[in-house]
Amino acid sequence: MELPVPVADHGLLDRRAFLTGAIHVAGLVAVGSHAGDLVATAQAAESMTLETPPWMQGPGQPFRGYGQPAKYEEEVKRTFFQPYKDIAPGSGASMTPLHQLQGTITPNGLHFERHHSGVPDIDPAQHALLIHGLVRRPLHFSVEALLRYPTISRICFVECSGNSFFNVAAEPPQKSCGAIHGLVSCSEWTGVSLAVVLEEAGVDPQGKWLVAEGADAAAMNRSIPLVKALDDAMIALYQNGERLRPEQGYPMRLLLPGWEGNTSIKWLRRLTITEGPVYSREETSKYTDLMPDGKARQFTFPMAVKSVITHPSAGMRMQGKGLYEVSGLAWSGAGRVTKVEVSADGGKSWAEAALQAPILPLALTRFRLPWNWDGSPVLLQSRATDEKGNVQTTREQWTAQYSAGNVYHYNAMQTWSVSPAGEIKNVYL
Ligand SMILES: Nc1nc2c(c(=O)[nH]1)N[C@H]1C(S)=C(S)[C@@H](COP(=O)(O)O)O[C@H]1N2
Ligand SMILES: [Mo]
Repeated sequence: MELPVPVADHGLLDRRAFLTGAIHVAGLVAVGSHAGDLVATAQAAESMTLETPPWMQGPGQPFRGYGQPAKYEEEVKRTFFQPYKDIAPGSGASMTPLHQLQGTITPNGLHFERHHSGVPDIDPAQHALLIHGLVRRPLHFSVEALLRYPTISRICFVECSGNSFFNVAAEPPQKSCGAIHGLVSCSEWTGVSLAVVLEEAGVDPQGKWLVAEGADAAAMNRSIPLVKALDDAMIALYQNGERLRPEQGYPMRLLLPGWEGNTSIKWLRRLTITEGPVYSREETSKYTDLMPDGKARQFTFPMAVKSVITHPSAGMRMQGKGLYEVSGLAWSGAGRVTKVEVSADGGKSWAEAALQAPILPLALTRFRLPWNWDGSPVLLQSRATDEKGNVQTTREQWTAQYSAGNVYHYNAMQTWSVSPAGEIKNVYL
C-alpha cells in the first residue's frame, strides 16, 4: 500500500489522508476502547457462509421503560476519587472515562461528579429557588413554576478547575486518561436563561454580583459577577434531553458556560444579589491559584485552552506497527478551538489534526489524525489553540506560572510514551 508522506516525525500523516482515500481503511489498527483490549483489524473473509448465532434462533427481549448499556459494556464506568472515604464517602469526585468514549457528548450516567458533601435527595415538590438581595421584587420559584418559563439549550463542557491535578505530582501517575483528565464532561443543557428571571426580579443599580447557594449539606456557594449572570448563564433543568441527574444538581443547577465547574452551583436554592463578592470558602481557601510570589490569585473563572489524546492513551496497548487513528478532545473557556496539533516526537515536529464539526464555543471538540506507527519509541502529545490565540502550554511552562503545590487550572500538554512493545504510559516532558 502506498502511504502519504508523513507531515511530522514518526509517521504522523496528513489529516485529510482518510478523506481523500490515500489510506485504505483495511490497513487501520484500532486501539481498544477498553484499556488493555485490542480490536483486530478487518480480515479477509474465509468463506461466504454465515452461521446462525444463538441470538437469531428465538425472539429477543421485549421492551424496557428505561434503557441500559449492553451488559458487555459493564466496565465502561467512572473512576472514584474519595480522599476522605471512611469519614465522608460523598466528598470527592468521580471521573468520566474519556478513553472509553467517542464523540463529544458525555452520556448522563458517565458525567463526572464533584460533590463537597454527597448527592442530596431533593423532592422537587418541596424545592424552590429564592432570588433576593439588591432587587426590586424578591422572588420565589417553585420547580413547577420554572418549568413553565421559555427554555434555551446549549451544548457546553463543565470542567472542574481541579481537573488533571494528578499530573502536578512529582512522578507521573500511571492512571487511565479518564482517571487523570476526566473531570470534564460535555452535555446539551436546557433550562431558563438567568437573565430572564433576574429581569423579573429587577436588579438594583448597585447590584454587581450575585451569590449562588446550593441545597446540599455543604450549602456550597460562590460569588458570580452579574455581567456573566446576564450574559450566558442558565438555570439548567435538563441534561441531554432528560431532567438533570441527581448527581448533576436535580432539580436545578446554575450553569456558567466555560467557567470553572465550581461556579456552576448544583441543587440551586438561592441567588442573593450583592454589591461585591462574599469571599466564601470556595473562593478563598479553595479554588484560588497559588502564585510564585506566595499570593493567591482569585476568581480565575474561564477555563484555559486544553486538549488530550484519548486514543491511544495510558493503559492501552498498541498492536504492532502500522496505521492507527490518533483521536482526542480539545476545549477552551475562551471560545472555539481553532487548531489542534499532534506530535509523536515530544513536541519537536507537529502535524495538524482534523477537527470534527460542529466546532462549538465552550464545548468539547473531537480531533483526529492518521498515524503510521513505525514501531519505534514515541512521545505523543496534542496542543490546542483557541480563537483568542491562546495556546496550550508545556508542563514546564505551566509549572513556572505558579507556586509549587498549586493544583487548579492545570492545562499543560499531556505526553503519552509508546514503547516498541506497544506499552503506553504517562510521562512528563
Ligand atoms: N451545591 C453544590 N454545587 C456544586 C458542587 C457541590 O459540591 N455542591 N461542586 C462544584 C464543583 S467543584 C464542580 S467541578 C461542579 C461539578 O459538576 P458535576 O458534578 O455535575 O460534574 O459542580 C459544582 N457545584
Ligand atoms: Mo470543581
